[in-house]
Amino acid sequence: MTAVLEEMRRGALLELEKAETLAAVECWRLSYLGKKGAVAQALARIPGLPPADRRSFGAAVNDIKRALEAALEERRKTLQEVEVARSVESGRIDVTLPGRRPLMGGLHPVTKMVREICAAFASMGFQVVEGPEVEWDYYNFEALNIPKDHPARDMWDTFWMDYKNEQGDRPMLLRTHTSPMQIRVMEKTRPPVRVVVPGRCYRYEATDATHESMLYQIEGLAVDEGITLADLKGTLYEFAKKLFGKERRVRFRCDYFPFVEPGAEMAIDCFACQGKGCRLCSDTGWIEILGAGMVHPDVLRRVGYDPDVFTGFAFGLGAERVTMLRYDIEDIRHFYANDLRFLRQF
Ligand code: FA5
Repeated sequence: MTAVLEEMRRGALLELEKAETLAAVECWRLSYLGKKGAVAQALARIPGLPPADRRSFGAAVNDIKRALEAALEERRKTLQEVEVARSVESGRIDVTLPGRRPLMGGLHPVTKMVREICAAFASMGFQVVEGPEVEWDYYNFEALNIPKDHPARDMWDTFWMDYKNEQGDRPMLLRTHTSPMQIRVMEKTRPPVRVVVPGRCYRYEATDATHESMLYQIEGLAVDEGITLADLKGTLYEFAKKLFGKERRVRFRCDYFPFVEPGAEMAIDCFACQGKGCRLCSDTGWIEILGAGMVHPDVLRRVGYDPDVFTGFAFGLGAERVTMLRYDIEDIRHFYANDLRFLRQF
């Protein structure tokens, strides 16, 4: 029996020596080490042997298997080296060819714009802070003068989660704006406050050329003694000038937000129609970029600031809209379609 095995090993190794290509080596592997190869067949014979022979026969076959596997590895390596050398000699591999340049990633245009906007406000003395995207109902609405059942909630429909703990149900949501950070910042600091807060917000929104259900906002908040509406306008005009240059027209007019009084919105003239009116600007000639206003006295009181001593302004601007105006992008949905042809332009 061992003589038969010995013969198999000798024959196999001889055959392997004769295999001159990797393809031939693969044929050899299949006929000796494959599922139906000689080694597998030898192992399959074990149950039919007398019990006393089984152990030694099995050990001998496994020995051969290991030896063949080692020889196979060795032969493959040798042949691979030979094949590379042959290819170089015959000129099939040109080792002087320059390498392939790896694909370089880049920052998303909205990320770039968020950084630029933050830098513009930082140069005016604002500090950059960030906050949670999953927010309590209290910060997103209640503390901003939007109690339950207030009709203003309809302006910001969103995605809700139920969080239950020992205190009962506490409604949680994906924040609809960055304004909750006004409260979080004021709760933790005393005036003077001057911060900008970039971050993602979410809305249950029917998307169109200027509306997405995920958007970046940048909140601004300044609170101190003697801050007036003139400070708000001055800061925002300065910002618009820094970003869009002096020529661009800016419109500032009344708007309503429950957490400011008075409230305002700022718009930039539409690049697509130069203010004449088109589909992009809903025929108004203007694209709204932010909501703003003087912080409501009730909001100040809620965080323990005395509204007779301190006043402040706040604003929340849409980063995608600003990016669209800056680069003449006619549809907000391009930003998140993941189309490299679009993204590579920035
Ligand atoms: C707000 O979100 C208020 N929190 C802004 C604010 C802050 C007012 C502080 C007063 C004081 P509004 O929903 O209008 O407001 O959104 C602000 C800006 O976000 C808009 O001017 C617009 O530029 C952008 N925006 C709003 N909704 C979308 C949307 N679905 N897709 C893209 N951008 C949007």
